[in-house]
Amino acid sequence: MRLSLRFVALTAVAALGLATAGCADDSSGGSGATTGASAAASSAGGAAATTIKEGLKVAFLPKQVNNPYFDTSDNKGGKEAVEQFKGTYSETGPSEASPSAQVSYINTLSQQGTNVIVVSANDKNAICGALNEARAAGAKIVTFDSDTDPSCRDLFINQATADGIAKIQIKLISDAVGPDGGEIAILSATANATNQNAWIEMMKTELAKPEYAKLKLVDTVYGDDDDQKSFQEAQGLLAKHPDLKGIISPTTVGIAAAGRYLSGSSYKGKVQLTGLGTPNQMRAYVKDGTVKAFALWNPADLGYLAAYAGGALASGLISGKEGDKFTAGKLGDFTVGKDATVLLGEPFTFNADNIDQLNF
Ligand code: RAM
Repeated sequence: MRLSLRFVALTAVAALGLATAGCADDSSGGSGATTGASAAASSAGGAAATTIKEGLKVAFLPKQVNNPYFDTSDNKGGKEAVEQFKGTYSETGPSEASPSAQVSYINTLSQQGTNVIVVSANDKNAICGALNEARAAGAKIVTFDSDTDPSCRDLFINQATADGIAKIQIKLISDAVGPDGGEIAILSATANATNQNAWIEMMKTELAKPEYAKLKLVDTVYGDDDDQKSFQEAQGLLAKHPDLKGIISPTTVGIAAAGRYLSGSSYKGKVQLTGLGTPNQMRAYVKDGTVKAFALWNPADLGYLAAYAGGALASGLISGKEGDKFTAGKLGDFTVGKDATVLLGEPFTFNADNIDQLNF
């Protein structure tokens, strides 16, 4: 799988990057002398811009701050990219992942003359009004991780296809539970999250396939990407469904909380857990036998790509139409697909064999 190899290679590069943090950005590979961003073959004509403008204000707005996933996507990947093209990076956002909590932050960023707002949405529609006002005031809007309605952003940076994310999680729970199958449940993030809901729908489609006939989805609960609530919801699932054989948690907050609950309970190793997690949060639960395998993409790469896409938009190198091409520094060239979406890659599976090689 080419993309998986690319993932590992880039992770290794990222790890090296961490070890040499503080080096000047002109040593970071990519395309050399300037800021590392260039417009791919656009029509002839002398004066067209070919590099990202210097001095852009790029602000990341995560679903919530203090989530290690967004620490990595924003403060590692996003920041690295913005520094490479000599912009000004910032991150701001609510401490709770509630639907409209991001609105006031968008308004403030717009008033501050932010050129690019890179946002993971807690709700498909709740922030649309604020985003459209920010666009009217001149900002480019890039959604990443969790999209809004396409009408209120310029580009969505998709971590992986919803189909690919759903398939790997169903395969992992099926493998973990074993051939006899049984009852499974989903522990999600917030009930309105665009990304979670798309993945849950696709997981249901996947479960309808004959090879998964022995798996029965009995419940879907929401931990709101809050550690304590997720822990309690995991506990509640086992109390309510004594025959439960497995939990899928497609959120880094949920899977870590469920891992903590299961690993300290009599269900450890008996009730299986998989989903989307970060290796650093899940390492202990893989090592102690609570979790066999789980999946994710590299959040730092996602933030890095989103920042470069925003830079390219704000510099007029691309407009977000299908077929637009741009270069995202060390990640290389990307093409805008349908519905103004750019795809990072496919998810990667972590297990006892590889978890020690990955650090985020
Ligand atoms: C949590 C968030 C995020 C999701 C990851 C997998 O950090 O819910 O939106 O993409 O998990």
